[in-house]
Amino acid sequence: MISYDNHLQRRLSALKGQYGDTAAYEELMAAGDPVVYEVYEMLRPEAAGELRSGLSVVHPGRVGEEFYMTKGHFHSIIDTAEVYYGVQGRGVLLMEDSGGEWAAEEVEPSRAVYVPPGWAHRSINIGNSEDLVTFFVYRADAGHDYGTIERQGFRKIVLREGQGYRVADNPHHAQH
Ligand code: S6P
Ligand code: ZN
Repeated sequence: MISYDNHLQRRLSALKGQYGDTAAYEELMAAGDPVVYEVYEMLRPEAAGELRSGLSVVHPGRVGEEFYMTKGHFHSIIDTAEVYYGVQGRGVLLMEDSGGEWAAEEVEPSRAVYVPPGWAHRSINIGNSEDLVTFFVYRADAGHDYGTIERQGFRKIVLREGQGYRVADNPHHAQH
């Protein structure tokens, strides 16, 4: 574990509207709105030259055939890049820019994934029973734009297939 200043938990309710299987979503909500992921941050002043870093922990689980995942966001300073480094478990970093490009990069222990400037990103735990733990670092003054993804979702979704996963078009995305 790293030393951290801030710990936050996000429950399923924070992902309202992001999962296609609304019946599975409502069933989990009725059973107690589970904690889907947690973030441990090393806070620094929101100033030029400073870096914010920490650990993201996405728990294992699914809502219907879609895995537990983070809300996902663009950065308010949109030209912000970010690096993720796999610590534990198996995941996919789903990314897209605002012009129609997308990518789904696998993340596993000792593998780094680069999120280019201008790309929204979401971490998805594709494992059956293990936490997905990643270390992240980005400029401390970047801020977060959650609203765009809350409104339109990502272009792609990641679904369970056998013991693995597949990437499919998001039928609820505004442009599909
Ligand atoms: C922040 C960085 C991570 C995420 C974390 C949770 O720029 O990408 O710290 O905050 O993985 O995801 P989200 O989408 O809820 O912020
Ligand atoms: Zn980010």
